[in-house]
Amino acid sequence: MIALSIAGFDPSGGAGILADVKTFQALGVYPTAVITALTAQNVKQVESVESVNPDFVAKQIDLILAEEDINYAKTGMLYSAEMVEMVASKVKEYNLKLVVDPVLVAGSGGVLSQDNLVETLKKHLLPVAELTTPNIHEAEALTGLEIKDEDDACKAACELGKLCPTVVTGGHLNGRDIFYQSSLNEKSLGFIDGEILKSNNTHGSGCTYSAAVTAYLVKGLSLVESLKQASYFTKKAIENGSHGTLNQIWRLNQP
Ligand code: PXL
Repeated sequence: MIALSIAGFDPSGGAGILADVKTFQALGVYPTAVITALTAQNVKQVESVESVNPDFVAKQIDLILAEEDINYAKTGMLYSAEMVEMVASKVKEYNLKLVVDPVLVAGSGGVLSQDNLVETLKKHLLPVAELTTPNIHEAEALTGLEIKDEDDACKAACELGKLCPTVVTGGHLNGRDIFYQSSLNEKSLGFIDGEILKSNNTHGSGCTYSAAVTAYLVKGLSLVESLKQASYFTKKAIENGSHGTLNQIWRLNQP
């Protein structure tokens, strides 16, 4: 079992590609990873960003997929419209099943995307995705709706659900995730129970959650079951966290 993460590098080890790789590994999925951008940051602030040339990122993807039989990928920080369009074309070329974490801004407030990213994500990447996993801030940016409560989050999930199955994560509301899926003959809105944890060790929770969903999909779980398991996995990683970040290998530390 193998998965690919296409995401940015956070040297603090908490978010981005390191969070994805740790999560894949912890869940028994072999991690492969293509870096889209370097960041100079710690858990408190993003100082600066250096994007990798999209042509070079395309080469990295091509080389990995030439060797490995990979069906599932996830994206994190893509930073530029050019990167988004290139990744969307690779998803089509290789018929990848894709989970999109629509990373725009770090939890610390640092900007991880260029201005036109929202439009490009909606136009090119979400329509080729199996799932997107926005938090409420990302869902607000993607829909233009203000999200103050769960009803607002449901509206945003339904709006984004026109583009691809969507889970609006509840970490900034009451802890419940909202899942919306629409197909030709069925539209469904569901809730995945969760709780708000009083913890400072949350840097990288969005990355960890979306990587965990991807890993469970690779392992053959249904989409809804993958969302449930990923929510539990992320909760435990936060509970066992330290240094402001999650501990994805919490299971290794269990007696
Ligand atoms: O949490 C979103 C995120 C994604 N990718 C990178 C990040 C962060 C947050 O800091 O640094 C590289």
